[in-house]
Amino acid sequence: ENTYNPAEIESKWQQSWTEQNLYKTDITSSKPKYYALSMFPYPSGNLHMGHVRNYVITDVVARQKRMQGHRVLHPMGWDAFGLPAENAAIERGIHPATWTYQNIAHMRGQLQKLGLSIDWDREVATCSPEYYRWTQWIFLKFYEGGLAYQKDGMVNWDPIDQTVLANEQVDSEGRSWRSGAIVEKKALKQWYFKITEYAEQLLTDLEQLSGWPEKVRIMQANWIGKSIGANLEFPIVGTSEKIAVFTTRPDTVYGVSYVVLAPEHPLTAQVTTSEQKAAVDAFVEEIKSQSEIDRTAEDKPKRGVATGAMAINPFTGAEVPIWIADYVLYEYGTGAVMGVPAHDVRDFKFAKQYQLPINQVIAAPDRDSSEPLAAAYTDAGTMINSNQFDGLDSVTAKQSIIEYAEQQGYGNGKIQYRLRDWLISRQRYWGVPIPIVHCPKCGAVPVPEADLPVKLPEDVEFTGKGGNPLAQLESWVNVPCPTCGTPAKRETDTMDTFVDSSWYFLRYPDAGNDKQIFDPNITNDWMPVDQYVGGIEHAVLHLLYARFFTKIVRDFGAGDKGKTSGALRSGSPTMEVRQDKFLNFDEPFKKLLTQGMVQATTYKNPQTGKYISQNTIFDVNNPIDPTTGDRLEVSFEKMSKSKYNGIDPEEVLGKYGADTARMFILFKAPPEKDLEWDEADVEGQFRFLNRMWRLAIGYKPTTANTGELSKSEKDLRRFVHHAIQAITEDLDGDYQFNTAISELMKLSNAITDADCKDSPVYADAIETLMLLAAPFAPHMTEELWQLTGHSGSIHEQAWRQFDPAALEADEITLVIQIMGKTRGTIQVPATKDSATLEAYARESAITKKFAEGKEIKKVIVVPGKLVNFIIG
Ligand code: ANZ
Ligand code: ZN
Repeated sequence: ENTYNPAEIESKWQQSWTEQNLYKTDITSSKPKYYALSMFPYPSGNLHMGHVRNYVITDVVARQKRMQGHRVLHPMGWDAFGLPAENAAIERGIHPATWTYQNIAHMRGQLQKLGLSIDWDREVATCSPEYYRWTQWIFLKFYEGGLAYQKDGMVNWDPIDQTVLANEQVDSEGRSWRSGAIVEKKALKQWYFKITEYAEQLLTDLEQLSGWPEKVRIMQANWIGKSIGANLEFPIVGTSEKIAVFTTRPDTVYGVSYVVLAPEHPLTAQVTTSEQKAAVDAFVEEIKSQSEIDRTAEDKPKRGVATGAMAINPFTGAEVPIWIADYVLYEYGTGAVMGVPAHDVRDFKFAKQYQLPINQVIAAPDRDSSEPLAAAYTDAGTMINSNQFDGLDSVTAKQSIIEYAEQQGYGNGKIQYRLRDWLISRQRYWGVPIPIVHCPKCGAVPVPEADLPVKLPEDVEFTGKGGNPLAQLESWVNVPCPTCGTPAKRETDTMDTFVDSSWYFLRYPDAGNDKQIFDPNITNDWMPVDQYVGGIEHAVLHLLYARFFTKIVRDFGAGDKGKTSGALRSGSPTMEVRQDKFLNFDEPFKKLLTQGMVQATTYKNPQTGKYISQNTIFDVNNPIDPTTGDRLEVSFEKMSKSKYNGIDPEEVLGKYGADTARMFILFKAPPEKDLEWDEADVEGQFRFLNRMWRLAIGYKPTTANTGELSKSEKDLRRFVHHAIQAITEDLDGDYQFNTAISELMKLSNAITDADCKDSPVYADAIETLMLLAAPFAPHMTEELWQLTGHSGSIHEQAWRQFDPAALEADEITLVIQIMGKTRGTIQVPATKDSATLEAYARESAITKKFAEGKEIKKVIVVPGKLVNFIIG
């Protein structure tokens, strides 16, 4: 009866907690709020170790904050739209909704086995009409405020998933974040969100996020990519047109030796001379198949073709040739560049390739500018060959040249962001329908708010052919125009699923609301999220979009159900007064923790490059490929099926229980670091829990006062309070769960070794151990709490406070010095009183020996540390 049996205990308590509604969010008390949030999962079907780590971290935080006297919001939901459901429909003939809800049910069961303190009444699934109704509502507000718009353009097309992708969803190698396919360019009319309008705020508000990892803030800043410079205009010879170029180096304008258009630039066809037409057309065609990365990489050769036309540098009057080149992108800046080979790396390569002049206009302090350059000089320096600007330093000159350009009408100062508007159209079924009807008379008409949600039709066929299944469903597509009644057609694009996850954290505080997206008073009360935990893979995409949405929803008029505030249209939303706002905060996530990966051992054949399953290896200490006989390479890599190193959480729970799994995951590495799975360490935690179990099960609660504490009691008490202090600091600071668990181990050792087993101090030590361990091992500590005669759940007890007085030792080690030289140490009762310390020191054998017969002229006492005698 008295052995630790996790299987029995855990299911019993999980059920009991549910029945007691123990983790229901406290919405009535006046306690300070705490919002602990994990990034919600995609319901793929099975929980993996990465999920386990994520949710256990947040759970420990939530549990400890409750014990510390907070009312805690700790919800869970499902990021439930997306392609895998549709692919399952195509492959297995199961409806995406059925597949998704089955997966949700299964994964919810798995999550419950982890013993998470989640308020399941607030569960949201982004694919439910009750949720996506409000996603559509947000879309309508965006549309009304001019923040959602349609645009023709070249878009990223994923040939495998047969849909477009946002720029953020194409990786640095030009591949789809989802399918891995090389992304193509395609001309399509698509829906966009105007995230660029918030670029500056998204950048400057990063400064508020001191609770975020520095690297994530840097990644966001780089993604937004602010560049300060100018747009300068170069008239085209023989026409009245001008080429506008964007440059961050107006200080180099006297060194321009050519102008380059992006091949896609509309002026390309217009300026090209008949002699050059064939060459230009061929080049334009060729460029279409190249990725942005290939085109702009600094280490790739730069290629281009002259158009035959000339442009005039307005600063010098000089005529320079107009080229087109692969390294100039149509999407950035003005899609045209002034070429300054002397001071730009890519221009230098280009000029070398095509024998274009290299004119130096910035002098380096330590070289002779009359010598030809071996490479571009890109640093600041002194202006030369630049008329009236000669002699200025180039940094100052940049501003002077912009001012001069503005006076002369050559151009303007310009701030350019790398951030593009967010393309949200997807040509897929399993997403939120965009609530727009296209009328031949009225154009794009928003579906009236009262008609939301625009529900996904259910009777759809999934063949995998012919694009978006929605577009083929006539009965759904054909509707009367909401404004004029003319036969019209529904928009068949659905929204990028990142739209769904950009606002779910605003819904949890008031998840059941069917009148409003949420009551702003309630959401303002709980937001911002105090601690957000999730994967680093969301450093740019999700976190940037969520920040963007928060700012827009903030700027909706307060209590407003249909109108956006004027500020939305004015383009300077920060200027508005707070009382008119829907939300009273700027940033959704106060603190962010990006947890590391869960890794496990892989075995790879270096000859074939293939991963080999551990199960097929005869001797893991001498791993040999069973088919080829090659020696295998052993390393730790992120768990994945394809590498045969995944470990199924359910297996671990079955073998050791959730408490052991939790303890191991938290103990093995600090939360932000990668974690290496190690069965022996899992067993180690299991043994530790057994040890705690045996310690606690044998103790008798006692409150009898034994009067003055013995030395052994004082020592144990000191240990207890040291543990409280250390663990509280580990949890309140940077979540050093691993050192917190070490402290629990040390405390249990001290309890084992204590000589005062019948004392109330001992009983208190055991109780403290249980309470401190409760957030980590919630089932076992709950069981012990009950078995040892306590009433009420351990998870409703107060977190222990440490007593600074208890930390003080009875005795201290006092160093004795003679003439500044250490001669020995003595043990003395702990006191800060200098006279007492001096008296002990004078009496000591050490002083007697070394100061024998000498006069003590001066005594220096460092309280708590040392006494130094100056003798003569
Ligand atoms: C002339 C120049 C001289 C430049 C010099 C640099 C150094 P960031 O920092 O990324 O904003 N550029 C502008 N538009 C471009 C486009 N569409 N495709 C490719 N390159 C483009 O870089 C801005 C600089 O990148 C601009 O400043 C321009 O080259 C180039 F010594 O103008 B520079
Ligand atoms: Zn109409």
